[in-house]
Amino acid sequence: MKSIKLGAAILDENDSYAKKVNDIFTEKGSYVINIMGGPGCGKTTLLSVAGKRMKKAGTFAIIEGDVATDRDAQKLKNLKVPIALLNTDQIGNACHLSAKMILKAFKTFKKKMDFVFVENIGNLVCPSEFKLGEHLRVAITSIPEGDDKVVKYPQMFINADAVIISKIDMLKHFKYNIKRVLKELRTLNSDSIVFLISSTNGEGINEFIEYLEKKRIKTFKNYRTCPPSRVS
Ligand SMILES: Nc1nc2c(ncn2[C@@H]2O[C@H](COP(=O)(O)OP(=O)(O)OP(=O)(O)O)[C@@H](O)[C@H]2O)c(=O)[nH]1
Ligand SMILES: [Mg+2]
Repeated sequence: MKSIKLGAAILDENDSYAKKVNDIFTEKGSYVINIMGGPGCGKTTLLSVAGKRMKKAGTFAIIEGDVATDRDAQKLKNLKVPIALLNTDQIGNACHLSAKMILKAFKTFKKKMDFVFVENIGNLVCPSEFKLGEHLRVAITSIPEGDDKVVKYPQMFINADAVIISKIDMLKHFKYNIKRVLKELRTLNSDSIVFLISSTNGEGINEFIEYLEKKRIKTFKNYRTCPPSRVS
């Protein structure tokens, strides 16, 4: 009997597709940001609050990933930016998005977008394994989830370019050892940058947006489609 390593094959196929998709995004001048984190960690709320301040940074669109419903997409409608909704209950309730799905959604945007935010499916495991062709991977963990999530779900944080500890306004209400979490993050991934953010009181949001602007400029620096941006 021959045992077939199905998981590895699926990941390899997605990885090579993701490389092609990344070339397309780069060619179009769109900086794609994959926002990942467990259910309820604050992904949509962050997009909603940061989105209101993003207008100066450039044009942007959102690819909203959800298993079922258009609730998050509806919540983001008041930003008045293009939103493409991907419901994975149409494909067996997939617990992550894939590069193929993202390209399909991206193609629905008629105008050039400086930034494309992707809200991945609420899950701390699978999204970290499936590349989307993104330029930046952001992992979120929130205070109410507990201070053990980084060590319990390490891959999500190892694979991240930026980590957000969200709902920082809740720190005073929870037994959460933030010093230890920051140390654990450093040990797992010393290259990532950490933001402490509250979408409720706005703490850390401007710093996060400035970081996105700088990262975008760096990515497109030597590229012929490099579009203008207010950060030099
Ligand atoms: N106190 C506080 N609550 C927050 C913050 N951000 C989000 N929330 C609340 O947390 C809950 C979940 O937020 P969402 O933004 O829907 O979380 P999500 O990660 O998009 O959830 P899924 O899409 O289901 O995975 C909501 O009740 C928000 O109001 C924050 O910074 N501080
Ligand atoms: Mg959401």
